[in-house]
Amino acid sequence: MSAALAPRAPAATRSTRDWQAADAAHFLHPFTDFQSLARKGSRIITRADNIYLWDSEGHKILDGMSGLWCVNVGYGQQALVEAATRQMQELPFYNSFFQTTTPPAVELAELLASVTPPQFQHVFFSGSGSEGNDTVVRMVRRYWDLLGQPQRQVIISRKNAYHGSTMAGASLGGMSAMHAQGGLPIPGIVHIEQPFWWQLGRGMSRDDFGRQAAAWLEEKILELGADRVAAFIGEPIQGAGGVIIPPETYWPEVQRICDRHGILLVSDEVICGFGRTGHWFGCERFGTRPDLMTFAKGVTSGYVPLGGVMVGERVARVLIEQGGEFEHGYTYSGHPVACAVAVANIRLVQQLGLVERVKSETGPHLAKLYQGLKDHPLVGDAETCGLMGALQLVKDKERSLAFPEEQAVGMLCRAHCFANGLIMRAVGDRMIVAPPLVMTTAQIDEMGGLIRLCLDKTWAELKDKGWL
Ligand code: PXG
Repeated sequence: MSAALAPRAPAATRSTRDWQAADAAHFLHPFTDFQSLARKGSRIITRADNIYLWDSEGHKILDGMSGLWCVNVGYGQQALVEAATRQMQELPFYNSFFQTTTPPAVELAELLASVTPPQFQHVFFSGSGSEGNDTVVRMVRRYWDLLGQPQRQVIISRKNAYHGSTMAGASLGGMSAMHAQGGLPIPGIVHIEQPFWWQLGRGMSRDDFGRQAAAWLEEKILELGADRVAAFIGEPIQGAGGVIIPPETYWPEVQRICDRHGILLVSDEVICGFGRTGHWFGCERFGTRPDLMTFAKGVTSGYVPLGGVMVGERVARVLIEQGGEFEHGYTYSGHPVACAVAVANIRLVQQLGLVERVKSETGPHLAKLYQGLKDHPLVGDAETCGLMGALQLVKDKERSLAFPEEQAVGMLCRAHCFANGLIMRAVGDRMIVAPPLVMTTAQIDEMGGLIRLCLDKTWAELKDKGWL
């Protein structure tokens, strides 16, 4: 390895406390209570390999969240490093405005058209998932304008959805805490209830609840008037909302409702895309035919930022043939380095057969493990889809009784996970994982052992506190 490529060792050059002090003094972290983090001090992650991270104190941590739902091929993949290095040397940047293009952007567009469902032959690139969803809003409204229906403005989304943090992304999202800051949602975006059976539908079968949850969409369309509704957007599985896996009846019914009213269907595949569910895209797992598909994260396995929107032929034809100039784009739309890394990443996913492996080997192995965790006294429900999993922590299993919100039991469990070398996220009292897709069945067992250990420790702490 040349000196220029030798890895720096930042942890060795400064102490943990020193990093923490500088971090607290200058870095405003996303989704963070600044004062409370400054008091506690950040965890400093210094390196990673395969599915493991190391912090500045030398602790090894199993990354059950793939960074942030993105490092699908795991850490340390040299093919991606080499693709970035080569592209940086050859052409680190050129834009795709003004009738210009670059080979990596063209190659990626071609490759995306081949791995996505057949209706997708065109792509619009962005720098992130949030930007991709901003593009969705602009594009959907432009489509209906061009068709002479400018009154079709409203986009329907769902409560507890996550579609990003820009003005349009956060508005499409259904997070009330986000809407409470900054005057959101922007006009023309409305929300219906989510298909969360455990929270909203336990009185009925999952299938009946799925049909009921889809019916909420039709009710909203009729209330607004179908001629005002532009699109419905949803994550196949709500990720940040807590890995909410909808009943099998939900998405096919949503598709029928969109078809019946001529409404565009947008699948936000930022988390579910590129193999997470054991299919290339979540829409293929649940049997929908979206008109637009947002992607980010797994397209580059998070090695560099890239996002975009796959544009189905229904929309693409109108934009191309009737559109004139679409007044929209980003400096980094089609960034050559990001695109080169994405091409290397997708080829690696193909070479390793990761999507098939999740479908037929590792996904079913995780499902079996979660089935086994259902016997734990804290676990009220355990669900998986591909390599995503959720455990619903409950106070009383027999009566499906939740803990009081103020006890923040999920956060207690998460603290045990951190302390025992496992990254598992808490969304309320729902503990979620989405590990790298390269994970082996032996590593799934290792993660399962850590999860059980942390559940036991949480249970013991709750006993001590007298909360059980
Ligand atoms: N759509 C979905 C479905 C996402 O999960 C975005 C859009 C926005 O992507 P960008 O690249 O703009 O962040 C996301 C992002 C969490 C968490 O707490 C999840 C995301 C981002 C940050 C935190 O689980 N997902």
